[in-house]
Amino acid sequence: MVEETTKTQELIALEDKHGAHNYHPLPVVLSKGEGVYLWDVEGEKYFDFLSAYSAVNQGHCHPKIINTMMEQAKTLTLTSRAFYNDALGPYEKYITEYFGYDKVLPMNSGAEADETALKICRRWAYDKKGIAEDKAKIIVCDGNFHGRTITIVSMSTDPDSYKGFGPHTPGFIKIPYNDLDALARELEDPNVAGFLVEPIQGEAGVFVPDEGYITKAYEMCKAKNVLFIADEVQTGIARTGKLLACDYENVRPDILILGKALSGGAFPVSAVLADDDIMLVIKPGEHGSTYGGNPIACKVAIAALEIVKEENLAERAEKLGEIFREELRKIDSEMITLVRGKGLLNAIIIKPKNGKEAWDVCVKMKENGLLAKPTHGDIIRFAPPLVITEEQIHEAVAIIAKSIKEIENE
Ligand code: IF1
Repeated sequence: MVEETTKTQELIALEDKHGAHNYHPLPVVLSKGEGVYLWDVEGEKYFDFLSAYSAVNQGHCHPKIINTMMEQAKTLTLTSRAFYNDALGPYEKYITEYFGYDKVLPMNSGAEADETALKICRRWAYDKKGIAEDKAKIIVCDGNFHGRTITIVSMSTDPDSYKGFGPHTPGFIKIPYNDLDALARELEDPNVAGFLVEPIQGEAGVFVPDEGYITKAYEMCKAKNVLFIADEVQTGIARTGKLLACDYENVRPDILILGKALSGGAFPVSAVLADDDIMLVIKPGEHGSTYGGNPIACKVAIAALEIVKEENLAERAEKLGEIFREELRKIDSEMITLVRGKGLLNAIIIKPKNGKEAWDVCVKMKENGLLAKPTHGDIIRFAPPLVITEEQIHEAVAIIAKSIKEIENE
């Protein structure tokens, strides 16, 4: 008797047969999202505790974002930057006033925004700091994640990111994260133009640096006329309990990189913000992209940013994050060796037991109605949409606790 294949199996087989194998997803096929919930093709309902890696902070299919996107999509989707359009100027005014910068350069993906920041930094090095052409260096941190392009993986210390993609782009100095002595040493090099850093390292497993690290690093960069470049693609847009993670230390980056939840998960939108003395080093025709700053992106981003304020997402993330970590720490399990995070960007470190590890915990949580994904083998990141309620936080912790207990007793 031919075993009936489920819709899930059929759709996984399609991806396996026709798609590149550049991911190893959890065995679940999603078909609907609303707020903090996702549904799969079998009709099963889940808490989303990944939020597409913090892109869906406003919740899945937020009506304000979707309606805005639909309206614009019926009117004008793309003009390219060869011409002006009636959405870009108002968006540029809105976002630069929202974050307090003179200028914005609109792009699409986070990686494109990071690449844009690197180009601005290098050009500033030659035109403003007076570093000799092609000699500019940019300091980055071990454990960083800034995207998947060749230049960005050239900065990476994770072999899964850079191995087999050489020759790598030169001009990067790697130092340990959260290490001010190492930063001080490298800042002595007069050819250093910038320091690119995540205020909290997401991919590394929600690595929260010591209090004051960002402040001191910023001050040390200013003392050496080096640009402080904050990649807030994952930590920004209220995720860590402030609008920006840098806000915890009242640091205003020289170059601010945004992405992901800048569009609430509805459309690829990223942005680089800086003041005139930095941003205007890029002259007409020296940088751009086909879709960068398109009318749909502009309208969607304004809606996504309005929701952050209207629904107090940063305050929610700070308060509910405290409750979430406190409740996780009550789970009595030797498999949980550490709980860490800020706002609603959190992670637990899982010690394997009876051959079961973080992946098995994630599969069990899926069976119990909560979706999360392991990173670097033993870390499970928890990042629900910021519209989650306190009651839902408690429900989710119950699922996490139940799943770990079940794994321990298997
Ligand atoms: C994947 C990781 C997270 C980012 C930061 C820039 C980018 C990202 C701090 C690039 C993107 C995504 C990429 C996605 C998975 C996810 C991820 F696991 F890869 F590292 F979140 F931690 N700066 N992160 O986190 O933005 O070009 O993707 O829009 O590549 O699998 P992007």
